[in-house]
Amino acid sequence: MKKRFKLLAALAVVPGVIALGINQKVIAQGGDARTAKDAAERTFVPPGKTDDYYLFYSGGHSGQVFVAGIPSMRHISTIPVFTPYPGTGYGYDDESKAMLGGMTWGDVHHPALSKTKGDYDGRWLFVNDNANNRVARIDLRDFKTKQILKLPNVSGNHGSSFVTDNTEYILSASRFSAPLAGKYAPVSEYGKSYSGVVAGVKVDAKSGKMSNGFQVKMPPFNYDLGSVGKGPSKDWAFWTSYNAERATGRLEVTASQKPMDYIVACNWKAAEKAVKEGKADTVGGVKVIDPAKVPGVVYLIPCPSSPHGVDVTPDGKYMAGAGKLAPLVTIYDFEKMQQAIAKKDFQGKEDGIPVLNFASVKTAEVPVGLGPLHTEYDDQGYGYTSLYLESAVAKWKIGDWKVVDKIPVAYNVGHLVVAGGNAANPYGKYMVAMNKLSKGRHLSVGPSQPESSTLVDITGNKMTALYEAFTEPEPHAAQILKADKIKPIEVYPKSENHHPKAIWKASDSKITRKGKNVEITMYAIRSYFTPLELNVNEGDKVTLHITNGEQTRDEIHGFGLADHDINVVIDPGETKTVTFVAKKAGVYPFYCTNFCSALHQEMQGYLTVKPRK
Ligand code: RUQ
Ligand code: CUA
Repeated sequence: MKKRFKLLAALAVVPGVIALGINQKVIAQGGDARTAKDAAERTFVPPGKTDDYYLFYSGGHSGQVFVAGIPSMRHISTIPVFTPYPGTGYGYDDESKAMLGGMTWGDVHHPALSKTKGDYDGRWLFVNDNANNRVARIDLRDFKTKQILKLPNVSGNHGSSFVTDNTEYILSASRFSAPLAGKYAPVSEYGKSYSGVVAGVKVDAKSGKMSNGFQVKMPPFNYDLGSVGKGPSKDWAFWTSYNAERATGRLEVTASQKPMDYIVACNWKAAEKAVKEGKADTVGGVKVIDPAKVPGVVYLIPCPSSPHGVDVTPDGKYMAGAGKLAPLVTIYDFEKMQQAIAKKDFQGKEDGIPVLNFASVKTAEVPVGLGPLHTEYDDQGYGYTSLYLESAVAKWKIGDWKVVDKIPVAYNVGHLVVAGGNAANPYGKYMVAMNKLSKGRHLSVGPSQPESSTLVDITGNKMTALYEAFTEPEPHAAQILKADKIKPIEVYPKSENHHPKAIWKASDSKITRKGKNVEITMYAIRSYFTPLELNVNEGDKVTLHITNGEQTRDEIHGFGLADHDINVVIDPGETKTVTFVAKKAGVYPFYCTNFCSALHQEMQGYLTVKPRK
């Protein structure tokens, strides 16, 4: 019975050995990169030129998203999401501070681009927070976080963010089961009082505004990773789960007892309909469906060996479930799944949810290799599966289900991303593999080794490693978007500034006082602030609105105030508000933090705080 655990334990010692056995050959071997020079030329982006693709890396528990260019792999931007970031002043002004809700971190795992008709439309990037059950929306017009939404009932928002074909929903699933509505129940009541959740976050088609749509109460398994259907399967979403044992304690043992876990298949259209028809109860402020009472919303599909990723092929016909403790990917046929549902070809039930007959829905197995985690697809009908234990990526043919090539990477690989790899029409051409363990690929900086990722050319019969890049910790998943899909703005047009305290000339700045409340409307332009003297009394509450009056690219002004932990950065045409209490008498210089002109250094003033008698 402990067979699977033993297998895992045995395999756990392998990775370091495998990773150490790989050296510079990675660059030289395979494909048609004949020489290092060839690989270098294919990744070289000359000065003055820009990359062809955006690469959005999740930043894990840094709470950020990192942007790099492909093929150069240069890190070009950091987008703070769940974490304050002084570089852009994020989390210091009132608005972004409120959005962070008092938290200073989140755990970003899976970024997902918005879609129209199944393909990336370049409007938004959504990311999940595995730690604090949130989803955020980044606007790709200005690469800024615009909204953070909390998902009630969801405990550990790991199985997220997965965007439906026309960005109707972001689909999520809970990693940790817990009592719903934030209630208390001891862990000893896990089996009866704890639940998992599958959630649909509704996205407003125009504004992108997210709200809690529907949720489905699930058995207390651990839901892991998923993907949404496409084409024929577009109304469905799929997640893997582990812990079919409903166990607690040391899960590596207790949750590895049964030979099979489950893939969840959720018909999100049916869930939406059930809510409209009043078949859901309000729990924790969200409409929650009990699948035992509302048939047709979810089904379970058996999957061997603690599956991790389940990834739908671009044509929407197959789902590939990667069993991380078996050397294979199990392929399910969506049509067979529909037939099994129609014929009620079930092999059992879990909390009233039908379990489809494994033999009826499974169509093939791909012998990919050891420790398969995630699969992405290209435009030529191939799947690419990351092999954690083998430190390699397997390429296999959809339909033949045969491995056609394998490329070693210099670390235990986690996620990989193919350009456009989870859209209806992948771009292909490049794949990026991301490290988990055994990095050691950069100059040593001590025990916390730099992370790395590998750019692979996938155009030929053989995959070719082109470049190895550093990424900030900790990369989980990524998305690749064609550069010409978006045209980010360079300044905020004045006409779009709806801040009630925006001003467009220095003479409109003012200081008003009501008792202990001081309100300052400030104007910033090259290279001075107006007003330059902020005179307040000890204990005053100061509300400062700063408008950057520039309409020129990169003319950013910052407002750094000594000893108050205040660092506001205002882009051209933007107005930001910051509120603070002048607690301690004294004189505090403020200055512009962003170099803005030859006389940037002169852009400074004083806050004087007069003692109370
Ligand atoms: S999971 S290494 Cu958080 Cu994306 Cu698979
Ligand atoms: Cu404004 Cu420097």
